[in-house]
Amino acid sequence: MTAKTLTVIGAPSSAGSYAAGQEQAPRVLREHGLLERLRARGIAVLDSGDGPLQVWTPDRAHPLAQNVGQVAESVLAVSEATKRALAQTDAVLVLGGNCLVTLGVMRALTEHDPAPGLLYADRHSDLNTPATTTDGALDWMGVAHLLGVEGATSELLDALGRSPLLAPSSLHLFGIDPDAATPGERRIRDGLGLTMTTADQLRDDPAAAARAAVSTLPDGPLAVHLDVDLLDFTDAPIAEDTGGRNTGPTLAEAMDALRVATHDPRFRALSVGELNPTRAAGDPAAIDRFADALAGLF
Ligand SMILES: [Mn+2]
Repeated sequence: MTAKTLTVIGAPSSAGSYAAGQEQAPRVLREHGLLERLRARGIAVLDSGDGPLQVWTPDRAHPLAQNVGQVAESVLAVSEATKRALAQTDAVLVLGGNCLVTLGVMRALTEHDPAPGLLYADRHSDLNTPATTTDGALDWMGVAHLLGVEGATSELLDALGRSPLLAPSSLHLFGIDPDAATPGERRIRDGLGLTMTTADQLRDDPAAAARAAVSTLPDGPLAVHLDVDLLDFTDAPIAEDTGGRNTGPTLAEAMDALRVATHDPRFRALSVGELNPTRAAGDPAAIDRFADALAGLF
């Protein structure tokens, strides 16, 4: 749909991260005029404010699933705010924080309609569990929890309300770098037969790649998630993960793709994760360009 009314929800949390920073993203995007840019495009914006502010600290009691209690709390806050927003406005924009915001969005969307779809735009597939990586950052374990794979944490599954929340056919991994996957992620991806579009395919023809990707998703409401680490870090240095230097789509290419999804008749929710404003300290115009591009998706 073309959204005429939009609720903006902030999730200022870096609890699932490798370090602090992403908790600043909702504030910084507001300071760079995101809401004004949306309103200037004729969209009636309802600001639902922010959920709990959570700054990452090392969790020495749960080193392999760090700060899982805080992450669950943030997911529930996003879910409650999204549920209210779906009843009030055409669409929802959730500003993370971590990619784990998707869990709250998908819980709310599933309670709204039992068969939603998710276009997950990320350099990574986020299919890890505490059993497949030693770093303990829940940040890249969110999709594994949505699908309820073996090894997922009970605390986060509880926050989703039911497991699995999402069927494999309701998910499309978009713009991923196949080389960035851990062996555990590859095993889960291949075992479940997940559909995906690589970053190279996205770059070749962004709009066509997006049309093909959303055509794999069910008829129910469509959620789009953007991890900004999808972007070429040299073009848009805003992501926590700096691994995408001179690889992946530019901001303009990514937006050409995502605009297809946000204008799909099924579209209801867009979430953004992993924007770390400190990365752009030397190039603050990158935040302005991103805020402008984000508003341009509606
Ligand atoms: Mn990522």
